[in-house]
Amino acid sequence: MEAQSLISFAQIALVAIFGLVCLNMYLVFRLKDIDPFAKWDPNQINGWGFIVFTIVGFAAAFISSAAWSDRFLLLNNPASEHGVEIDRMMWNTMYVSIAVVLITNPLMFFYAWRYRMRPGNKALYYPHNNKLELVWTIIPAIVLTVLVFDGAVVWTEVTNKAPQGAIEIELNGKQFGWTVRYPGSDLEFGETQVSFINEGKGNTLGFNMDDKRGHDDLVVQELVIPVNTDIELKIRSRDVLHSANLAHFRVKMDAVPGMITRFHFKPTITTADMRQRTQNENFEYEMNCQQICGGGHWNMRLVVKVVTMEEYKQWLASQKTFYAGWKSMNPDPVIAPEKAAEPAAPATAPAHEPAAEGHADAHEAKDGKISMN
Ligand SMILES: [Cu+2]
Repeated sequence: MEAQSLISFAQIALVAIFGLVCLNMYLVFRLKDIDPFAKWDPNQINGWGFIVFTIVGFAAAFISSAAWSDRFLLLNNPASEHGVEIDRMMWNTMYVSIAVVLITNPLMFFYAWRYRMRPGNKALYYPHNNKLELVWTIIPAIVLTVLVFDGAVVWTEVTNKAPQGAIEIELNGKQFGWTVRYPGSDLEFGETQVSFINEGKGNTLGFNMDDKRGHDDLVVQELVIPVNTDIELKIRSRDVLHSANLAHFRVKMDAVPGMITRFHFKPTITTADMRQRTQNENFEYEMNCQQICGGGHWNMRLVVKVVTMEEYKQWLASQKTFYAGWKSMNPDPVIAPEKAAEPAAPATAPAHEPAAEGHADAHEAKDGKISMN
């Protein structure tokens, strides 16, 4: 730390000395009434400036791209089937753009230097050329049409209905975190409603406890998916806009309150394989929120594990159902609101069927006792 602050001090001192030298020179020139730039021709300076800018600018761009190619903002190794297509299109667009920049920019700067203003040079009046107009309208139009058509075809495929047999998994976003729900062995999600949410009693997703389909649902804090299998994400939010971003899989979809959005994809590389490819034994896929949704937005990260089908089945079997967990949190029978309201109600009410419990939650919601934060 000390060496660090010494270096910073030296840097500040250097800048200050440079500033003082400049100020000194300016004052000397003023006192002696000298204009050091009197003989400089701005046209020559600008013309040569273009040449220097072209050479230095392109060299810097290429050297930095080569030196830091592994730290591009782009991710390598797309880990899903459609991700390969997305990357292919991205690079096609990139190659076209790079080619255009490499041809047009050096020419532009070269001509700015070549025809810089000099005594005796006369500008040629050349206002219009229909052929040229046609060329630089038609060529970009064709190139853009090809790129856009390619994109439309791939995007239609990506956003089409999920193939039969895709594994449905629900992502629930809230301020601030993700909860993942699996439909359990019946492959059907139980009904949930925002008005049933009761954090205090552990009903974080608002299960309707009357709905038996939900009794085998799993509610977890990680996304575990089998490799080479179609996955359909059903994405929901219970408060504001969030966005489920699984960058390694090239998946991104908004979570919108009041509706279910979807995205299906097929992961192709397991976490274990990716650890080998990246030579990083701590590598984890992740999902994060890509929509600024409030103060804790930065913390909306969820680990995604891509495993083999056998590992996935083992993992599923090892999970406790949400309902079992909820039951153990709420061992006491729930007092029906009508009875609870009676002053003479006994301290321990008779047991109710599970069927009554969902209603109890719903009534509480109407009474405004549930905090929705
Ligand atoms: Cu968010």
